[in-house]
Amino acid sequence: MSYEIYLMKKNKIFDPNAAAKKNSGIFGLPFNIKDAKCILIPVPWEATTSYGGCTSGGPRAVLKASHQVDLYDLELKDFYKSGIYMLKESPLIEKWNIVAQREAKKVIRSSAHLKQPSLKKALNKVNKHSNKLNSWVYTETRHYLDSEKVVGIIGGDHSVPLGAIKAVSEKFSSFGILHFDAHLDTRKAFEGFTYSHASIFYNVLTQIPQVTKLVQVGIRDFCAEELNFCRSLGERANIFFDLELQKKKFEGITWKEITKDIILHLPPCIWISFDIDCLDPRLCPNTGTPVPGGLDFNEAIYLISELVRAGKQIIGFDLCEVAPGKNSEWDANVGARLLFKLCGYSLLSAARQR
Ligand SMILES: [Mn+2]
Repeated sequence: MSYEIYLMKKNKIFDPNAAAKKNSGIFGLPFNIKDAKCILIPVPWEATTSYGGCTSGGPRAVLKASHQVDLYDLELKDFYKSGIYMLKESPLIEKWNIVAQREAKKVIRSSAHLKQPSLKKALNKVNKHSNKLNSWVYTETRHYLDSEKVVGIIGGDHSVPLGAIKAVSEKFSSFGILHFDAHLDTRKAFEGFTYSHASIFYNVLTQIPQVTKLVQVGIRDFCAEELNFCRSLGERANIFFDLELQKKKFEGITWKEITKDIILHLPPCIWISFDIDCLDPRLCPNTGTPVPGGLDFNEAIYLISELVRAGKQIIGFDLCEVAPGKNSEWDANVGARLLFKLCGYSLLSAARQR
C-alpha cells in the first residue's frame, strides 16, 4: 500500500512540513506497528554502567528530541513514508533495571573479592536479570523480523543488542557487524558482570558464530586484554583505531578513501552497532564514558551511506549510550538525527532486496 493510500484509508491528515504534534510518535510520524516497515525497540537498561549514568533515559530523550527533526532528507528524500514506529517502553525492563542496578552498585562499590558470599549473590542477581533482558530483546526482535520488519534497538547501555543480534543470526547465516565506538567492548565479564556494556562484543563473538566479521571504527580507549582478544580472532576482527584514521587524514588521505578501505573488509550483510561515544564528545558530552577525539557526525553518516551505495544490506542496527544531560537536550538531539539516518539507510538497503 502506498503511503498516500495508507493515509487516506486511515483517514489521517499528516502534514510533513508542520511541527510534530505533542505526544506524537517517533519523528512525529503517523504510523502504527502494523503499517511501519521499521520498528524501533526501546531498551532503557543500564544495569552495569560503570562510570557516568542515565543511558536508561536515552530512548525517551531521543523520542522527544526526534520531534525536532525535519522529515525531508537531502539524500534519502521522503524515505519516512515507508513508516517508522517506536514501541512503548516496557515496564518489565524498568522493573528489572531498578533491581539489577541496585545489586550491581554493591559489586561496583565494594573492594572485596567477588567470591565473598554477599557479593556473589548480588552478582548472580545482576547476571540473572541481564539474562532476562537478553531473552526479552531476542523475543521482541525475532517477532518483528518474522513480520518482515527492519528492526532498530535503542539503548540503554551497550549491553542491550545481544538478544537482537542473536535473533538476526537465525535469519542470516553469515553477516558482519560494523561497530562504531570509542571502546573495543571485548572484555570478558567486566567487573564480574557477564553481560556488561564493556563485554558486548566478547559475548557476540563467543556466542554467535554467524557473525563472521567485526569491523570496529573510532576505537581510542581499551585495555590490553581486549586488544589481545580481538587480535586472537585473526581475520574475523578488524580495528580501525581513531588515531590511525586521524593520522591518515592529517597526511592527506581523504575520508572517501578511508571509508572505501573500511567497507572492503565487510561482508554483504551488516548489523550496525552504534555507540554514540564513537563521535567527538562535543556531540555527546553526557554519554557514560566520553573520550576526546572520535568521528564527526558527517563522517559517520558518510561511511554508512557509502556502505549502502556499495550494495551492502543493513540487516538491523542498535544505537546505544545516548544519555540525556540534566540541562541540555544536545545529546538526544544528535542521537535523534543519527537515528533518523540509521532508519533511512537501513530502509533504503532493505527496499533494494525486495
Ligand atoms: Mn560501547
